[in-house]
Amino acid sequence: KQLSIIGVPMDLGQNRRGVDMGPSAIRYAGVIERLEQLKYDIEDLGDLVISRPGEEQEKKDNLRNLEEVREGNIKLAEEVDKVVSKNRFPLVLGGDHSIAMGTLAGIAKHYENLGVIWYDAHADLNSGETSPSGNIHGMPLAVSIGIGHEKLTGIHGYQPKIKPENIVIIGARSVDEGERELIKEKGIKVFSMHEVDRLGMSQVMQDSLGYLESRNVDGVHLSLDLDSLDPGEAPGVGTPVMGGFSYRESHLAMEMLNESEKITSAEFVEVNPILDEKNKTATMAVGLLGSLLGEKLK
Ligand code: DIR
Ligand code: MN
Ligand code: MN
Ligand code: MN
Repeated sequence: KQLSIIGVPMDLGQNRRGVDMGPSAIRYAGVIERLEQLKYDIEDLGDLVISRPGEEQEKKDNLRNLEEVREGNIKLAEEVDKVVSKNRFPLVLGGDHSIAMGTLAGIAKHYENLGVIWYDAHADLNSGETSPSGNIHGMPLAVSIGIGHEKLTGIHGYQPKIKPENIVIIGARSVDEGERELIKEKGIKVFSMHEVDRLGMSQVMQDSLGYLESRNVDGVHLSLDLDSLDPGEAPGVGTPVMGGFSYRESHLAMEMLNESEKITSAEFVEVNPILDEKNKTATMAVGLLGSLLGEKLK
């Protein structure tokens, strides 16, 4: 089991500072030690260098920090591409969710039919045209299906990265109007909080995996936004939405993903230690990662 860790100190995809310290917070919470115990051969590639504008940039086309976010994601795509080429499992630590554009760009070219599980309170299906905020962290899933500014959709020289019918969104409870329309138009599979409450997490995970299997995916990327969890349990996120997952539900979800043996790459994003309480959210991320990657009692 070979795994490579890439930290991405990116906070330019939204407007609350501090999420660039996410990789440090997750390292401090013991991620390496935790995964070493699971007998992984770990390669820590350290953190990427993300260039930061000296002053607030003008928000052109309703895309905040477009150039810097693009540049950081181009670097990330190259790193992730190399990791996958070496047949290692890429584990990307954010940083805000805009980095999913680069992660997916680096991974998807190695697959014919990549599946994606988007575990998030949000759908991240906005574009400059629909976004209420202009924050690119609310756009990476749209960009990855080829919708959005060419400077983002074209990252790593090809598009689209993934097919809308190979996506499962789990945990959505704050979805903007334009995102709703796109979900309908593209027929994107969504298990919102409503379904999780009705069916329970166990059924939702079984259905999610079954759906991806029926799509004949040849790999599954897990993109986990810590704001999917309830802000009471994971307060260190930039855009908390009440009514989120408990640790136990998410723990179960991760264990079921591990048992399925379908996950081929992962990223954990939006940990912001400035907004956190005693690194609770990074500690949560490490606990979930442990389960995703094989911690079990028996
Ligand atoms: C909102 C928030 N939908 C936006 N998105 C977030 O700004 O586009 N995604 N926080 O994780
Ligand atoms: Mn997100
Ligand atoms: Mn989110
Ligand atoms: Mn466990």
